[in-house]
Amino acid sequence: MKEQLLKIFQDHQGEYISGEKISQELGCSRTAVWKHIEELRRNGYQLDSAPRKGYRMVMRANGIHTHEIKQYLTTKFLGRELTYFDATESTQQIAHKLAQEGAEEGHVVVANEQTKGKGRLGRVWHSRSNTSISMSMILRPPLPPQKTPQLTLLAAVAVVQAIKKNTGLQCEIKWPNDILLKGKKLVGILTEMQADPDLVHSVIIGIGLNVNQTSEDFGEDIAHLATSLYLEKDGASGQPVDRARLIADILLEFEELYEEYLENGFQSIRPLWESYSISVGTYIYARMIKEVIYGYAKGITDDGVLLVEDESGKTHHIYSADIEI
Ligand code: BT5
Repeated sequence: MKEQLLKIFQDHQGEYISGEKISQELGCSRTAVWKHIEELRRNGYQLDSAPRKGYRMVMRANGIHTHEIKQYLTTKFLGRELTYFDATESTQQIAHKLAQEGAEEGHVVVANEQTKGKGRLGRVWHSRSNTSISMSMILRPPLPPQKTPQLTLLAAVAVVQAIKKNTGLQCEIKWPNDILLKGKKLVGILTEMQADPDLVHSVIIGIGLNVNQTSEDFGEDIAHLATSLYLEKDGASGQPVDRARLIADILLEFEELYEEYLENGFQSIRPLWESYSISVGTYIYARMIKEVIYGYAKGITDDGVLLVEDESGKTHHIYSADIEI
């Protein structure tokens, strides 16, 4: 019901809508309408009411509750099942548990705040309340385990395209899992799986995105390397970015790429990925746990492996690393 009510305000932006019209469209009583309006107000929406005119939405809450995301959602299966938390340790952790309990492909976990967000190799991911996006998607692709790193690349393309659509900002992908804006980190992607040696049970793709943070919102440890969409858009003076709409668009972009990928393989996604990537066609340092390789990044293989040619002419296959350009 909340979803439908939000949609009505969405379709009549800035206009008053009478209580009677709302009650007809929702098929409920005027008292029920009033109760739903009060609930929206409690959720942070600013709604005007005027005698004989009705209600008007003055300010959206920029929340990412299930109903707020679903009003924009146009996917077939991704995010149709959504689990929302005001705060949780890590959406990744919840998604793993749901996957073990049999959650279906497409189930998505979203949180307004993570208190123990995780990056790769036990690193920390900071996800502040009300300003960031933290989400984990559960997939069950019919793929062998070695192919799953490609899904990180798909997710990166989906996020870059959804950001462009929502803000006009063009981000860049740094292999394998970072999205940068003006050289600073905007998005981190963490792909994990539950698998036997030759069979994938589930893949959990976690996406952490800085949306409306101001500079003061970033802690000292990341202030110099992180940025948000708000900070880079309109000189940080414009409207906050609508997180619910952005989530819905990321899910749509990903679903379309995923279907294309399952049908035609990575080759159809690769040109898109390469067009957004800053880590191929240039000299890089690839820092791994035990060694650092310096060389020319020639490209990625169809499995998403980075190919780096060192000064002796030897080509290294890099499966996971931190890249410095
Ligand atoms: C990543 O790891 O970039 C993957 C981050 C994935 C986060 C999502 S949020 C939803 C889901 N639930 C989770 O618990 N995780 C996933 P990595 O490449 O290891 O980068 C981690 C490094 O990024 C840290 O060591 C910091 O230097 C930096 N960092 C941490 N928080 C950041 C932020 N909010 N913005 C920019 N950089 C950050």
